Amino acid sequence: MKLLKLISRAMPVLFMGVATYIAVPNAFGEEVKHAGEWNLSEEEQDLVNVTNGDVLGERGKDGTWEFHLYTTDGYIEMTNGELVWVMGYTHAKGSFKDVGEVKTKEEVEQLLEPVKVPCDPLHLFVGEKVRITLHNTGIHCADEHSGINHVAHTIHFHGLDLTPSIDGVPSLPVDPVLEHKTFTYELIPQYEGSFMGHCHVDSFNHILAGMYFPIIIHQDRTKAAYGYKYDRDYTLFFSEMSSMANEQLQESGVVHGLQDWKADYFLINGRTFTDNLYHPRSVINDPRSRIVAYEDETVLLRLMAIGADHVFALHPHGYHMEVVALDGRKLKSSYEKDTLCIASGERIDVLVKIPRFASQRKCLSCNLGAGITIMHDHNLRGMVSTGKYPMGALTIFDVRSRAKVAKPDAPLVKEGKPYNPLEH
Ligand SMILES: [Cu+2]
Repeated sequence: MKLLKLISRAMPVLFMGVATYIAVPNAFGEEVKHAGEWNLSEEEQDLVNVTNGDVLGERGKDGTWEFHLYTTDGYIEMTNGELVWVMGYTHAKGSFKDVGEVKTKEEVEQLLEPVKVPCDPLHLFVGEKVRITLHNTGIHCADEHSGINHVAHTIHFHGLDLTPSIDGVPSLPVDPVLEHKTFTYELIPQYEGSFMGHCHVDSFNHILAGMYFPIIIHQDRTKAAYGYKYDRDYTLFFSEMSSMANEQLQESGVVHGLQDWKADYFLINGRTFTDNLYHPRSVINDPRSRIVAYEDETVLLRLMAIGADHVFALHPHGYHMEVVALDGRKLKSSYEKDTLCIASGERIDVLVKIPRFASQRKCLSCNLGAGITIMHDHNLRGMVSTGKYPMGALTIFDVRSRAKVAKPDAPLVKEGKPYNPLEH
């Protein structure tokens, strides 16, 4: 309630924020570039449409998709200004290209994007061969005597049915990727759906330090998933993080008393919400995390979560979600939920149908029409980071009218006279 008040008071600010972001190229799905502007072939344009402009792998002459992921460490900024040390995956600047061996901090900064939590999604296609090369660049921001230096990493393809040789569990049977070494995982996706990748070396520490990313497998080049058509899609990756545990890992390579591990940050796509709506690191200032949709559209949300023990209970105000797939498999029959629990490792795909606003709606508790509504973790622990509410897992639905100016409802008329239901 407090938050709702806060949002309504901050509405002008929020809209200024939104206006700022409209100017950013690719900020929203509708601004994905058109073929003419980018000189894309028809096939390339279809790919860009399907991935919302996310970076794609490189396609080799034999049709194989190539991705080069680099492990590294660094800091991410939280909305309270704290810099939290993380380990994670990243890639070359603006692409998943191979930039060769990357060993030093200077090379990391020069050739790669800063460490990402979560890393950008890998978009794959059913039946199309993929080659994913993992490069371990080493650790660059830890004390030289810390046990975290020289650690190995892998990629576990969570939810994909793969043989043990590319499953990413260290030494079962393939050794993990040592510092300054590489390993190439080859696979052909069999099923469309929402999946994730994460490191499986010292899993508790490496995953919770930030080593995870979404994997999205498309059936074809259309905006459809599991046979359902959608207009827009968003991937929301929910996770928890302990800045203190990360600090111990950075300093010594060991986190003491793991049984007492406790998150102090609850994240959507590596960000928290904050009541400072200008904050560039807030969930809602991220075009991939703020849900923008127009009336009469269908939005696909790919929800995924990872963590130690927090179960997120996702609750969008104003909408019921139609659950169409669990863990990358289409349900035989979909069902509706307005509060959806998601635990570590789970992926849940839901459709949100934005109604037409042409109908007169006098109820203020349902489908408000164009405007801003929130979606948040109803396990309220997940709405508190470093002791502050509502700094946590909250995003917004920014629902827009097709008409440039929303038309007010025509007055109700009963027996030829104006009728106000509130007076009766
Ligand atoms: Cu690792």
